[in-house]
Amino acid sequence: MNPKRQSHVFTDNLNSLQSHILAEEARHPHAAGDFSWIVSAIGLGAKAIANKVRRARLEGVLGDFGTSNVQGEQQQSMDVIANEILIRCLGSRANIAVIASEEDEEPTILRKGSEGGKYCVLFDPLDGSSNLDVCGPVGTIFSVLRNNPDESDAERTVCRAGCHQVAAGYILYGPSTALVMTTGRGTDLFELDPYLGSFILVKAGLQIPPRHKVYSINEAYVDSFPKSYQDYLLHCHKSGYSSRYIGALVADVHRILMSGGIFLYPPTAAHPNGKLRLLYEANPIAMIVEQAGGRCMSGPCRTLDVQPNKLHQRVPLMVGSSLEVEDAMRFTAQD
Ligand code: AHM
Ligand code: MG
Repeated sequence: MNPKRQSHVFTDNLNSLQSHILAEEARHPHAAGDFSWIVSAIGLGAKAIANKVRRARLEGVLGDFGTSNVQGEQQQSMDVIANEILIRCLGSRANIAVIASEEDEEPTILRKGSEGGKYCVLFDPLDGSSNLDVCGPVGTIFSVLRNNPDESDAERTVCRAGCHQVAAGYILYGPSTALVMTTGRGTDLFELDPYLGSFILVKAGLQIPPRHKVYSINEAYVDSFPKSYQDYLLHCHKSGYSSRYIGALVADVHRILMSGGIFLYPPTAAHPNGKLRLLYEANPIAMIVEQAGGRCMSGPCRTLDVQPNKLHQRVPLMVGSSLEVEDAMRFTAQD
């Protein structure tokens, strides 16, 4: 074979999300292939949501749905549509025991362990959905846990520390549709090729630059941040930092994953425990970022070690480049 062709074939192979997961499962002699069924459901849901998001204005499904979710937040029409899409995709997979969504008050038991339920899938179907009104990016975030067949209470089943996740990921609906995922062996980036209808692997083993002087925070709330965060921001102002804030967690974190920096959502007057939800926002983001060499903290604690006690629990979040998070921790560790 022509050497140029040979190197191209081996370095630029076309690898879909599905084939990537099947290849990972093949490394484990005892894997039954269950996990690839979940990934294919999430991939299908992501494609359906991406399609809806692109057509939302044309189809007149932007704006409030007219209801509130369990956390008292106005549901957008697209929140409800994205939730239904994911439930329909995941509900058809015979190995899922429990699903839990930001939009639903309680987790739903689909089947018991004795009926084949092996995994729990937790998700925020459309994070940052108010961005859609201004044609801004939004995302889906998901976390996968192994089912506990001895636990009959659905909420207790899913209330597990993030270090027990078997996989986590997000989909960013931006100028392109990006899917970022980890199964605990690094963080991989896929992009949806709309012509093929497949997520294609574009970068395996993402690594966050350890240092990048860009912070991402809703600075309008600065007066209600703890003093330590105010001091940290003053330090950034004096140290040549720049600021970027999209207001959609997935988009802000994706920028940091690709180019470095730090995202912070501290405790505020409106959200004394932080705004972001532990189980289906903070934990999956934490696993993705740690697997890419970054750090993720909730107060003084590693986010993945926080023991949850309820499904919609909130935590403060500080996530991104390892050295940037360490710097911020030096200010806030005493809180
Ligand atoms: P949501 O789940 O209701 O969409 O809220 C989560 C979003 C995150 O995407 C984003 O980081 C944050 O809320 C922005 O909050 P704020 O508008 O207070 O800055
Ligand atoms: Mg959300």
